[in-house]
Amino acid sequence: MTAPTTRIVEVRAGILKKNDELARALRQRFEASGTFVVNLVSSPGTGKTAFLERTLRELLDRGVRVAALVGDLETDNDAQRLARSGAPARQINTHGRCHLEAEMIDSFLGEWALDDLDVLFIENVGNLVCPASYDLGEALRVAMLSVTEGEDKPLKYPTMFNSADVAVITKIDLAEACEFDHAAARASIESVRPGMEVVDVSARRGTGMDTWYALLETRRAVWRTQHDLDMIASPLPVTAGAISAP
Ligand SMILES: Nc1nc2c(ncn2[C@@H]2O[C@H](COP(=O)(O)OP(=O)(O)O)[C@@H](O)[C@H]2O)c(=O)[nH]1
Ligand SMILES: [Mg+2]
Repeated sequence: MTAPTTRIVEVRAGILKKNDELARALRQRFEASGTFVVNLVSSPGTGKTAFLERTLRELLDRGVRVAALVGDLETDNDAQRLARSGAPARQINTHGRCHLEAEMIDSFLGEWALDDLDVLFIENVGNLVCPASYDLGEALRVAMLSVTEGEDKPLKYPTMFNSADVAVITKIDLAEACEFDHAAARASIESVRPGMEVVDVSARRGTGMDTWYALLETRRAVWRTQHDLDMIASPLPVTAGAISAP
């Protein structure tokens, strides 16, 4: 007879395998439509929604076609906040599940015409553990950490940071008040994910947002070249146009 712990591990492995297969199919769809997909992961309250609301609004202003899916256990508060940017935004309620899964992304994309989307942002459920294990078919995973959370979070939750491509440190306007040790935070990130690119931002003031858009543009350009997409959709004009004042 199989020990109960073994059974749990087997069930989990099965779920993850199914998720990986669905994520692979989603990734192929995103590549076919030229949609660059960005998955934002962090603990609750890091500032994902504030950062995304500003990103959506400022990219729309520059003519980038963007949309967002956002996961929470309950309420559609975040989708309402994101929709204020003017971009299409849809809420996924996971009703107890601590992460988004590829199947949820697939069903909530619904009738959205991916061919008309340059960038799709996914705000994951606030959690520093589970979302790390679930591939959503994204091209870029962004792990976020706020200055109020503690510089050692990447050391305590290494999988979240070493499964991500880029780190964003948020609420940088509060750094001084929190006596945030910037060098220590960067060293924590560096030790779990050597060479990881890190951007400091304040969604409230607008600090660092240009650096974030430039990073997005560079990463998307590399992705397009890797997938031979240069012929099928227009480049992302993120460096053109005015940026709203902080
Ligand atoms: N001072 C400051 N507060 C922020 C910033 N970004 C978000 N917040 C606040 O942090 C709290 C959590 O933000 P939210 O976007 O809901 O975080 P989420 O749970 O990660 O989506 C809210 O009270 C925000 O107003 C920022 O850049 N600076
Ligand atoms: Mg949120």
